[in-house]
Amino acid sequence: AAKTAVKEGAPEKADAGEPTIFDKIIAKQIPSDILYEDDTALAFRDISPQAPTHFLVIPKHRDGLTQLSKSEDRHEKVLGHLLHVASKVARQENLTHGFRVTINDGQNGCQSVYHLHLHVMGGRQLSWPPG
Ligand code: D5M
Repeated sequence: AAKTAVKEGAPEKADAGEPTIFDKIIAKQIPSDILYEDDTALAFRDISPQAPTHFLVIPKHRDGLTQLSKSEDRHEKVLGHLLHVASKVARQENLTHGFRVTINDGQNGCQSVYHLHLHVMGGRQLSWPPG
């Protein structure tokens, strides 16, 4: 999944990730159920919900954040912002009994879309550990 378009021997690009479906959601080229939006972040319902409430929080400008394990010092502020947006939208969605925030990273983490995203799931009793 995390293939890059960088040619052998070519200098690595700032963001070697290919466009993903989330770019189309950000550009409103495909429909999504948006719960929150600001200049930096977008939250929308997951198309394949794993809990009664399941939404994603993503940075609007990927800036190299194809996945969490690519984070650099410059991403510190946006990473904090995404967590705060997750909390605010969870409140807006009345997840008063708790919820879970998950970031799937890479192959072992079962990541399928290479544009960083936080999963926020709630509305039922979740179990631990995850599969
Ligand atoms: O999670 C990627 C998540 O992205 C997965 O839960 C489905 C969701 N997804 C994929 N396409 C869409 C659209 N078009 N709208 C809303 N949600 C979508 P990962 O952690 O990478 O496995």
